[in-house]
Amino acid sequence: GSAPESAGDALAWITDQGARFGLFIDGEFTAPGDTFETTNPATGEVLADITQATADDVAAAVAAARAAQPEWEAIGGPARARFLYALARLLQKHSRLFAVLETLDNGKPIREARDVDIALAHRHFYYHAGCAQLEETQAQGRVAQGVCGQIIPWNFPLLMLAWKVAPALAMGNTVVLKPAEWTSLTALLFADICRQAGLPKGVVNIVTGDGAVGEMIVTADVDKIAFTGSTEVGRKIRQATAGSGKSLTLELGGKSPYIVFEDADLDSAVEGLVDAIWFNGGQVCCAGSRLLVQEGIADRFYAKLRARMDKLRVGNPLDKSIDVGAIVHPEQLARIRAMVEASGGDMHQTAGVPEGCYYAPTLITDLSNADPLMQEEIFGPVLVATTFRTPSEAIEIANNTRYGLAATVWSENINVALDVAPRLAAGVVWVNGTNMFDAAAPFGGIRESGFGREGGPEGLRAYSKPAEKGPLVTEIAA
Ligand code: TXE
Repeated sequence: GSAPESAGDALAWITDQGARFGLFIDGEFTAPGDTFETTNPATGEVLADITQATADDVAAAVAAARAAQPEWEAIGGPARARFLYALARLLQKHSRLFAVLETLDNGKPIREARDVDIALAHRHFYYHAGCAQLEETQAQGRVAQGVCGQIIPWNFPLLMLAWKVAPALAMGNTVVLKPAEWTSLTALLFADICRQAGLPKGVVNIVTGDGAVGEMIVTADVDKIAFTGSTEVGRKIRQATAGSGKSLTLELGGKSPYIVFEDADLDSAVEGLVDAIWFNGGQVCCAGSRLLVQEGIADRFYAKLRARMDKLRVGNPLDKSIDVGAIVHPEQLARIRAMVEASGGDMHQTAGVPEGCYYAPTLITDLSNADPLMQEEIFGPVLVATTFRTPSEAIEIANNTRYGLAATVWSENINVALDVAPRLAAGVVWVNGTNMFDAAAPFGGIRESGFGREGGPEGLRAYSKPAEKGPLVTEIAA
């Protein structure tokens, strides 16, 4: 392997901040309050103390966002674009620092943090800067929602921040964002970047803390809630906002099918699976976590897959040659273990996995579709598999789930692919590829995977609402 990436700069940045972080409210960092520790899951070392926001803190953040919103909307799209471009450029300039900090806090391989998380995050800001710059984005009789409460998970900390903040700002909203309690550091570094970009105070506010702080945001005087996380919490938020007039988007869990037909290019389909289920240790909402293989090729395909699994390298996330890093937190590791222990099925695991907060890439075959492991989101590097005979049986099994986030189809026969894809109940279907994201393409689910779209024109629309007075009426009145 190659030498591990140095953590020096990221650790120095933490030390420079006193390794104790306050909240980012109205353009300033507050003094730290009651704090909790954030740790590096790969080593167990404490990285920093993070503030648990109080109800007063959340109220102050919402008030700052409320005060800043009218002016932020009034300056217009092209002026907002200049700030979004500045944020994009600063994210790019500090991308190495962001990538290492993300890897330290989350445990994901540095290669992924650098090439996926951080790269897509600045791409997201560039794309939305472009959208804000286009006058027509603003000129369709729509206005900003107002103040947006945004609550994000720990699996893609900076990227989920980008998905939430960039479109909100582009459309003239201001935000109060809460990162997940296990991974707050890159959001705090982002707050620093907002200061460097000269973003008007109050436009972006970052409050840290656990689910209780999330609840405070949901019930605060905000106009919209955007949430990514578990289906269970999504349900609570839907109940808490029902009848409140608050606009809501939910991006929740998944158990996405990965369907391999007998005419597929099997080697490519195996490589696709490495990305579908072992990228970010399977801690991905749209992970291709349910493998459906056509019966005639099942044994051959499983053999290829097991051979590929034996070559996966699991270990120090800062090592650039590593394929699978640490699991985000010992609690998440315990959840994965508990679910897999209950399994029947035939299990194959990658060998040579280090002690500590790691979980071996796992394949479990011969499961019936009713098995809880085939139905429940594991959110770890665990692939479960079953076989099917015909395309219609594949569709039936694929759709037999309470989720509907993503699906993948592998076939060299375009007729099979185009016949099956539209019949899959999923927000996104990939053909002969997987995990393809673009800031310009809407992403989101159906059923218990949530509703609303992020990215592209649909994502922007979700951060706007029809103007109460249309432009024509305003002109006549003027
Ligand atoms: O998620 P939570 P957790 C799934 C995955 C995982 C399970 C639990 O299966 O194993 O969820 O993960 C905030 N009101 N996903 O417990 O609790 C919380 O502080 C408002 C799928 O980490 O949903 C955090 O910021 N907010 C997923 C965020 O919600 C609340 C990503 C997500 O945490 C809250 C993560 C409340 N009552 C987990 N309670 C995906 N689809 O990407 C918690 N939070």
